[in-house]
This record gives sequence, C-alpha cells and structure tokens, in this order.
Amino acid sequence: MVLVTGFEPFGGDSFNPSGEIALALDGLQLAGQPVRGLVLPCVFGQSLVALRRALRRNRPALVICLGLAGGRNCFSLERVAINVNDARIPDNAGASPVDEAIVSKGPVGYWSTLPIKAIRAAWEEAGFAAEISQTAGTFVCNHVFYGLMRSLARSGGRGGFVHVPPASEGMGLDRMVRAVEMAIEVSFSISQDLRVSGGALS
Ligand code: PCA
Repeated sequence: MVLVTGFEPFGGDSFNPSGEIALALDGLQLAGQPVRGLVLPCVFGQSLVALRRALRRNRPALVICLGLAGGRNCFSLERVAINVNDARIPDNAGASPVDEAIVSKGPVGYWSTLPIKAIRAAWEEAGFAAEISQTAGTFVCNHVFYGLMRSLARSGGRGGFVHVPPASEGMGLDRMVRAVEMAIEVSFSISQDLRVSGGALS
C-alpha cells in the first residue's frame, strides 16, 4: 500500500493544502496499490508518533509525506532530512525547540529514497513547475521527514518528502492532487532514478 501524509494548518493559517491532498487521495487505488491518506498534527514529537503508528499498521511500500512551504512557488522534492529541530515559530502545541537533535546520537541526515529526479522530469513534462530542494527546513516537516527515513531504513519501503506551494489560481487543489498521483505512479514505474543534476550553486 501507499501512505500519503499531510499536515493540519499551522502558524495561524486556516488552511493547509498538504493535509487536503492527503485526504483527497485516501481510499484511491493508484499504480495497483491502495492509498491511505493521513493528516498529521503540526507538533514536534506527536507528528512522529502518529506517523510511526501508521507505518506499523500499514507496512507501506511507498510513503510520500507532504507539507506546505509558504514561501515557495513550486513543488519541492526534498533531497535530505537533517537531524535538527530549530523552530522559528511555535508548533501547534506551543513548543519552539532550538538546536535540538531529533534523535540524539542519530546520523546527521537521511536521503530521500524517492526517485526525485524522475518525478521532477515527469512533472515538468506535464507542466508542473518543480525543483529539487536541498533542505526541508528545520521545523516540523524536516522532523517528520527525518523520522520517516529512519523508520524506513529499518522496516524497508521507500519514501520521502515533498513541499507544496500555497494553493493559487493557477495551482488549485485538484492540480496538486494530480501531481502527487503522478509522483506515486513514477515511483512504482522505475527502479533507478535519473542521473541528471538537481544541484544548486550557493
Ligand atoms: N509545513 C511546515 C510544517 C507543517 C507544514 O505543512 C514545515 O515546512 O515545516
């Protein structure tokens, strides 16, 4: 099965497209796989408790976690999760950890195991603006991404994290749902990612 997660609204917003996309995909069948959609709390710790419970129950072959990146204008395929919580704003339980490890003595980072270059190529061909992102930030999205990849490293299964832009006139919820469906289809249709640059100059 495929697990897709998104988040509840945070930071004073009343809407988070990532959670709505997960709900829209819940119950569908894609690439021959049942899809389960789940909305995670935007809370350090609790978000990972909910994710791990879903991983244990469902043993997904593929997991795509989604979050909103308010300041970005296209889909961002995250390359790497890093072992730090450093919150610029409080999470939905009021916590603002600074410079804390997610897992003490855990590795510095984990790579996404999604075929991020192939997904970007498929998206661009279909007219979705997309980029490879070198950081998922240090807030709850990166926290969930790190916990996800640590769990998958043990249990097996592929996964990663995608930041979505705010919904807009040209990019409504329907198009976003279609983009995530495509990411799922591409992930099952290839075994090796494309070898093209997704790098950035600093
Ligand atoms: N975006 C936040 C957390 C929840 C969400 O949707 C982030 O980028 O960390």
